[in-house]
Amino acid sequence: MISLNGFWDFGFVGELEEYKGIEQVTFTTSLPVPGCFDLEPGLKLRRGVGVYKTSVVIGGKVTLKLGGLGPAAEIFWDGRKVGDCVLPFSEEEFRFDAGEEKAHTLIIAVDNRADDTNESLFPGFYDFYRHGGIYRDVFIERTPDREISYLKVIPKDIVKGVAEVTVELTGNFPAETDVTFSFDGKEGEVCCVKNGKGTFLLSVPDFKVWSCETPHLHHLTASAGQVERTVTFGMRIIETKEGKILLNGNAVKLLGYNRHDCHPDFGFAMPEMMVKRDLEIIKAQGCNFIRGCHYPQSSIVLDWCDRLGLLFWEESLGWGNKEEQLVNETFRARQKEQTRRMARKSINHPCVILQGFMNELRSDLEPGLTLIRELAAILHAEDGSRPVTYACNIPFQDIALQEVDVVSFNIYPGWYINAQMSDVQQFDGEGLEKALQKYETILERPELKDKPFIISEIGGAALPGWHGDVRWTEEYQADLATAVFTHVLETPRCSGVAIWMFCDTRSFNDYRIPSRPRGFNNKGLMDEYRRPKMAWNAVAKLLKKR
Ligand code: ADA
Repeated sequence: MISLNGFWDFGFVGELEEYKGIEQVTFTTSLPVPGCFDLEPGLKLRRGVGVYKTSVVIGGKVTLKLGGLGPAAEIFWDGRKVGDCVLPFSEEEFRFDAGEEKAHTLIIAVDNRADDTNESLFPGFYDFYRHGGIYRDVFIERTPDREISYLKVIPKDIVKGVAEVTVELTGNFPAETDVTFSFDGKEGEVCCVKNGKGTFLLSVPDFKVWSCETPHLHHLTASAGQVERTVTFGMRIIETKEGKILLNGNAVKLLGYNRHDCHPDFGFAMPEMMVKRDLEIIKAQGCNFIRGCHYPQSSIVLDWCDRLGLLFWEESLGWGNKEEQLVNETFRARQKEQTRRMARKSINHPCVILQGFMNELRSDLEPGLTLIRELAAILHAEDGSRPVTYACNIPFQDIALQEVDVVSFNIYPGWYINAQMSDVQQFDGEGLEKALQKYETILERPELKDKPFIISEIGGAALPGWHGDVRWTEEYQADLATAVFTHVLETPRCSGVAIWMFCDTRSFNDYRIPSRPRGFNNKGLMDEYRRPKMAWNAVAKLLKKR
């Protein structure tokens, strides 16, 4: 496998010019891959087509592997188009004939212009900036004749140490193939795989349970002759029972944040050391949970959550999707494909304890209900070991909560005023308590009473350095966050909270900017450079006291 990360030639055609294709592009500079071109000096927040070009020596049948880019791209090999990327943030593989062994030109033309068609998974109205770039790693390899294309490990028994292992073989393997499964380099067990796919119950020798306090990891290597694949996994069981989320049989309270995998200087291509730092400070504050809003995550994020013992909610890309999108066949197909790929990509990460999709879709409408059913079915079929959820912002109108395993509400008492809340300027602890209790009455419905409930978003904005006791001040946000955490800790029916949000994040930059001062969503408990606001310190103090 050849890594293509590094500096690529780069040319840009701005949105005011007519983009006529890659032939028109002049390469004027070099830019890093992974990286977001629209944060580079001279291109900051510009929209257009950013064309990346590199050269690679390879030949024959090849597979190009992209860890995720966005919002959309075309791929060219020696000037010939070999693929389109329409699933932002998803892993993509393109297989093609590279021709003879020599230096070839690879071009990835990333388009960050507005795509407000109903087909797009990443239209312009989302409340996080639509950066253009190659967000994650790029690799190329000669396509092997045979490969172990999938290896999934689902822990089944953490007392005896049993895991269910599924293997898929691709290529010209015999109808019956012996595969050796070896845990942590120990002596392996041989199983016969018939017709390219097999599922086996295997004992994990000398296993240790994965938990937030002891995030032990194991490795499994499957080998079929010369062909090998190794994956990392953890022995932990996540389930829901009588309104609780159980980790390894014990009720767990999820305490943490929504986090965009984003930074004002790097966009969605954050360097690993900075991602790790974010996760470490969340853990050190006393939290155990992150909701990865609002798209499939990089392996960097999930690998570090595995190692640090942080519990994670991963979800497919979506934000308040409207009816016109929900009824669009292409949109639905893309959404399903992204959700399926996400489940397969993340299958072995012990940190992923909840899988979700489509933040705040119109779950009050029939097309929303149908899509929720279909997406939940995909996740249950691909995985089956993790509870499924979605973040609902219209709890009183929703018609789909019964379709998923965990009920999750995005609610903003104390910040946004909605029909259920009185119009208050100053939201005190008592008002918040009453508002939350009102939402929680929904859980008394018979079809919901055994489902765990979490607050998937709640919070208010604070402009860094702005003081006083009214909205937008650090003090107001700190009081709100303290009241929320206190409520969650004291309410047995509530299994957790992901505060909106970890740090300020660049958002829309259009006519709606007055609601996003500085062009940022300012509801972070840290600012965009991870400098704590008062709310961060208040929550830290509260969690230390537990
Ligand atoms: C939401 C949404 C978030 C963010 C938040 C806000 O409910 O899910 O992405 O937009 O509101 O700050 O208003």
